Amino acid sequence: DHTAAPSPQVAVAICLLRGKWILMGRRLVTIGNSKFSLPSGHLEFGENFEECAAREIKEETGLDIDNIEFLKVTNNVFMDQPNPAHYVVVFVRAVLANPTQTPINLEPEKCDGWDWYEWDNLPQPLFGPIKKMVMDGFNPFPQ
Ligand code: 8DG
Ligand code: MG
Ligand code: MG
Repeated sequence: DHTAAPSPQVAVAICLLRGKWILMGRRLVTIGNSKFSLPSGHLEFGENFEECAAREIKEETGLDIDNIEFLKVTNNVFMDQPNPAHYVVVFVRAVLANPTQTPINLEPEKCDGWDWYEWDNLPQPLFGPIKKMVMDGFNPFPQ
């Protein structure tokens, strides 16, 4: 059999917090197209979660982050896709290493742009997995 069976992938999603705001952007890629979500990306071979979070944020926004903390893991299966996908997503939170830095849209083919939103007034429509987490009471801000 020469067809490789699809396997689950690991992604890290970052809740970048700045005061009462969180960073989100509108996705332009297939899964969750036109929906708002957190910066995220695939875990690379040999990386730990913190390294992945710092690298993906830097690649996508140019921002440097600090105080990276694990929050939760979710299991997300996207079967209703031309190419079904299965992600184990590690959610972390972090803050800006330099509070005067502003996000740059460094992957404009993947994201419409980054902006800061209040948790009580998140942009719509939200990407399915984060929408479900919000409805289940998830809150990334220190309580
Ligand atoms: P890379 O090539 O740079 O490594 O990856 P990427 O292009 O930055 O990947 P991504 O789509 O931003 O993130 C990887 C996957 O994570 C994405 O296709 C779907 C999955 N994912 C979930 N849940 C969530 C979520 O709540 N937020 C975000 N942003 N991604 C999520 O399964
Ligand atoms: Mg990404
Ligand atoms: Mg990326």
